[in-house]
Amino acid sequence: MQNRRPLIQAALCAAIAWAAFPASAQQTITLKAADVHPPGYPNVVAIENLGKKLETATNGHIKLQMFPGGVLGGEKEMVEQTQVGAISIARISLGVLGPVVPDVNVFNMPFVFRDEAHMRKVIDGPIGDELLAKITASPARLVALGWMDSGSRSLYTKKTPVRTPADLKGQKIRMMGNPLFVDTMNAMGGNGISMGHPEVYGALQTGIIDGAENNPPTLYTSNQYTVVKYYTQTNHLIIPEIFVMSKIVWDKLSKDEQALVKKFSREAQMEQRVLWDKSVAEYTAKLKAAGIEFINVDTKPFYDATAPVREKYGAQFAGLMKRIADVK
Ligand code: BDP
Repeated sequence: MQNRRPLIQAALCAAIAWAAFPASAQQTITLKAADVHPPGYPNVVAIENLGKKLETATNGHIKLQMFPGGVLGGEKEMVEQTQVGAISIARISLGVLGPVVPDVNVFNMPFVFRDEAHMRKVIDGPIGDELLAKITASPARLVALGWMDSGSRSLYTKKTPVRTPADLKGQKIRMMGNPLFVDTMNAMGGNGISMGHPEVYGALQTGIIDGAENNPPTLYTSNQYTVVKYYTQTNHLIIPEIFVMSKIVWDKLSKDEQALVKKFSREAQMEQRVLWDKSVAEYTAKLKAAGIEFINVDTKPFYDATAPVREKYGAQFAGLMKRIADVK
């Protein structure tokens, strides 16, 4: 008898799942997910797995189709398409959400987190939950599902290596589309130019810009490493990624389905992190093997130079910034 228990349990679970999601009575919902990163990138994999779990748990009622590699546009366009329901789930950097939901800029400020471990503790805890809730409650028509890791962003340049802020003088450096980042680069000594991720490779190649800033997996998988030479480890931005669902799509889901999406989103957040750590190690090694020169710098002059940015954008978040700093 004992051997049959797992079978009976499985049958019962299936029956309950069937009752909760009678596929025959409902049309299949296909969630359209988008990411600027290519297939195999940790974020893409974690969202695909979220989709597989949803499909299994809803007896095929909900499916997910991934559109990777920026085929649906850059992240600004992705946000807009998600707001109108053309994209169901967008995995984006929190950076580009700043102009839409200004509250998130508290995480977008230079050197706001001490290190990546600090950032993870903050996004996993009450402050992370509060910010997700603020996005959902904002007029942006987005439901914030979860966070992802994007490590630290550092500078890379084509011709002139950067060792101090003075080396950035006259260099045009691409930043993500948010005035806060242009201000950050200008404060660091360069000329910040905002541009969408899909355009950066071409802009570097043709010399419209002299450099950009990002983490090692993005530098490698976007092929930008083939047109730059120096990677200066300033770690000036530690910005979490986020994945959001269109409110229009969210409202079509039942309460049970919404709960499943939330549950699997938290699992995706944790799964991506494991994949992320592996990919940073893998792509750092690949960049070094490809001849990119990694430059270790004293980050203090960059931290000091960006103090006015923290003052300008942080004034409205003073209480929250203190709570972030107090997370040990
Ligand atoms: C990468 C983020 C991606 C951004 C990109 C960028 O994962 O979401 O679009 O940077 O710089 O690190 O635009």
